Amino acid sequence: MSIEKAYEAARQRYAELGADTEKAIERLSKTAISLHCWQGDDVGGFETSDGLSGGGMLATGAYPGKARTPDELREDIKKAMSLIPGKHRLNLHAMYAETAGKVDRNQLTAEHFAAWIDWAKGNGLGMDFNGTFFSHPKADSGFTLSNADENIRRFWVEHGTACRKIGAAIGKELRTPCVTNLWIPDGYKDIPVDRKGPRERLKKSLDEIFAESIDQNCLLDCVESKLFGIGSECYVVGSHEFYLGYAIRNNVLLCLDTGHFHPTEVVSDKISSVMTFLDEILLHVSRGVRWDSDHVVILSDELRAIAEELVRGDYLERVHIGLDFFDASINRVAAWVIGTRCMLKALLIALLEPTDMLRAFEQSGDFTSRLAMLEELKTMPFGAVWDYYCTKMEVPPAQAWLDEIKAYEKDVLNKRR
Ligand code: RNT
Ligand code: ZN
Repeated sequence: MSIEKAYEAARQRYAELGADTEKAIERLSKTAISLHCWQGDDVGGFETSDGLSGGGMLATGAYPGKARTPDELREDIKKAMSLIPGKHRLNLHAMYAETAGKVDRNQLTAEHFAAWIDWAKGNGLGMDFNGTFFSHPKADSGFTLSNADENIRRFWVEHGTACRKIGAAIGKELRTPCVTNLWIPDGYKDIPVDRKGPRERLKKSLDEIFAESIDQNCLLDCVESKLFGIGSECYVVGSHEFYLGYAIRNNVLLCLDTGHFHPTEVVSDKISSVMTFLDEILLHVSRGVRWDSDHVVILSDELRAIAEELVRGDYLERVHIGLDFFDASINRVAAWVIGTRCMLKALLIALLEPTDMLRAFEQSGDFTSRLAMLEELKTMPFGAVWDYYCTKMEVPPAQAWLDEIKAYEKDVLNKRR
């Protein structure tokens, strides 16, 4: 059956339930996902040839074709974006500065990202930014902004301050606020005696970094928590409670990384809680698997639940959606495409939900119908709407994108050996 015919049949079925497929597609096309540059080179960056070190993260796998230069990384992101419907954003990390490692992190300025900014501008993309508080000799002790050594703490405060200026310059240049996220690895492998001191120092450091007020039309400050990392199993300074408190008191964004909580906790249940007290948040959409918090995003029940919360709560304008995963065991460009397309599919499914009907069941106490319909909706033909949407946005529908990835692998990635 042609994509148009299948879509028409799906459109009618959704209409019978009171859901408008055209409206859903229209809203989806206006939702930007921030694609994380670090999926393309295993969180390596361009400062040294050592790549990711410390920070409690690990990129595993040796799939050929990893981007070795900024140009290669940009080429790969562009390829990924050509297979994803809609207009999205680029999420850059400070360690992707084009300085050949000659400028230390506390000295970085927007000039060191000029090529990225030009590229984003040329491709009509907004940009987001992140400080890099790991993979650096001054982070080897495992403590950055909460370090008791004043010289080290100061260095990282300077880095955080520099990143805000860079974020503001990016936002100004691209005329869309740059969400500038701060995540630090600080923590202990084993049971600490002093849990309080590092947290007080982190608060002090953040107060210093955020001291200067910057136009929110250019820069949106954001802080990201974590439960534990490799080497920080017993104690993480920047815990969820710590940053939730900080964000509410200081009016900055909170980043909820979906891989940063206990496995029985879900971010889908946290969104409406934190949105009651915060204007805006950032999501790092990821997938935790056992000890890892960074597997490629798939269309899981939890991803769908997150998207449903965003749509039902009318939060799409107030929630910035970024991705955060890295897998070196599969084609890296495909990883971006899979994760981003899944995020968009989850949003589409949520946008196609006949929420008014479900709400009416709930309000009248008819929980039988609520459960029955939630389950019936799972087999509605959203795939037909998705394929139609992809075609309309001039990207390959269904699995057709995979052929393009295979060709890219043969023509470009495999030549990088
Ligand atoms: C680490 C955080 C952080 C990083 C990126 C590379 O646990 O999730 O967001 O993944 O900054
Ligand atoms: Zn994250």
